Amino acid sequence: MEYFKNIGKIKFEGESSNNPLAFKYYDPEKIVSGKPMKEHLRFAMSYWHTLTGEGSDPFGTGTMERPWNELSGLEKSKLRADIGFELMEKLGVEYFCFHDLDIAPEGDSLKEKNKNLDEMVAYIEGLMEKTGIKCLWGTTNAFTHKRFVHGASTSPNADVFAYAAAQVKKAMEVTQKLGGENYVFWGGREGYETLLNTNTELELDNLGRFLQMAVDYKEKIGFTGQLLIEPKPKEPTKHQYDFDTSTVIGFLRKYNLQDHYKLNIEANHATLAMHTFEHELNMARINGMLGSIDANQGDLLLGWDTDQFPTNIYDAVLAMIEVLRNGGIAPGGLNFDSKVRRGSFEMDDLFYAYIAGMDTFAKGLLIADQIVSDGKFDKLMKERYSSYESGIGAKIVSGEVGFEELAEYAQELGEIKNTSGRQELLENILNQYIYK
Ligand code: XUL
Ligand code: CO
Repeated sequence: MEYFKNIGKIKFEGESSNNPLAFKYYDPEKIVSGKPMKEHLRFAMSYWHTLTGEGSDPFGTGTMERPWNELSGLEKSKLRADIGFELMEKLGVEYFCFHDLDIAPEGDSLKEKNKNLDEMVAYIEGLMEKTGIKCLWGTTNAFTHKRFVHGASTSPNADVFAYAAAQVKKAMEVTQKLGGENYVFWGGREGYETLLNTNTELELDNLGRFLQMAVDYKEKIGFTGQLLIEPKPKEPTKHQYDFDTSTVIGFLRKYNLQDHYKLNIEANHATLAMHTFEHELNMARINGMLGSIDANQGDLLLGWDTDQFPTNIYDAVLAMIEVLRNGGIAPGGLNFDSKVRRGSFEMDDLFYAYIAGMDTFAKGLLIADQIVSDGKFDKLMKERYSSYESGIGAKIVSGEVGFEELAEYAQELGEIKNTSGRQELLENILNQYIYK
């Protein structure tokens, strides 16, 4: 059954096109820096925002006009899957990401939930086979149900820890069955509201234990996907343990997990942590831990996780510079952890949203590729740090000198001469690349 009868496969028509249902920049097979554009971007649909989100907010109920609204149970899940795969196929989105709860109804017990999951996994496998669409990553939802009120692996209640473990076990098995290339841990409610009732030491140790158990189980079942942690500083809890990239890297090193996990960086989580998107990507990259991306954007005037489709070309360019410098993002990808606004409640709005996001990152990739291959910024950066290439700088880098030698050296220095950082020049150059 075809649902979007009036919308065919979205085609690349180029910059001069005015067709809102066409790509202006996303040309999947176009070779950029030695490989097809689609391989740089590895776009993924987020199952939750696209298919399960209802458009509710703290002041109002759902608004989304969805053909499955009147259905329930597995029937609802199957229609969602059918239409989701049609949407991806028509958009040329080749991957999807999901929580266990997105694809199958919860049921009244863990047993029933797992049974529902098995049925839906078989159903989705059929759709994957038919369309060639693949699974970028899976995860579990250990935050919506009230049992997770105080967290999952950081709950003060050991039964909740066990329940969360059962969920991750099953979700990892399901992700493996679907050929998922990664498995994500976003903290959910792993954080706290007040130190008056929170033993942060035990909670963090438990989080470390939980993530080690995940590594052990992954090895046991031979799941070859990459494990990812998705940092977020706040929301739903006031203080999330996975605050930002640097916090997570410090945590992983403390619990000796650094070789088993990489990071899934989300743009809106970066801005909630008062960082830029590119800062978080950069921190992950320089530590060899850039795993995947949740591509979205926030609204800086609002200050909560608005999860909007990305349209900001500056952010996309700066992000894609990091991806190119990382040598690519695979086996990760660019998952649109993005939702249409509550007021954009018609099904067709999903097309406009994805087209905008995909075109923004495609154009971002093209500009970033120019910047990286021209090497102008690299050259200026190299010059800026040239004092470390010879003389005392080279000795600092090679570890030949300590405080005593440096103090001796410094005594002989006259007035130290610095050079301009040329920020405005660089911003001008960046604009030239973007405006071209
Ligand atoms: C929440 C968030 C999640 C994760 C997956 O802010 O980003 O949707 O991406 O659990
Ligand atoms: Co996310």
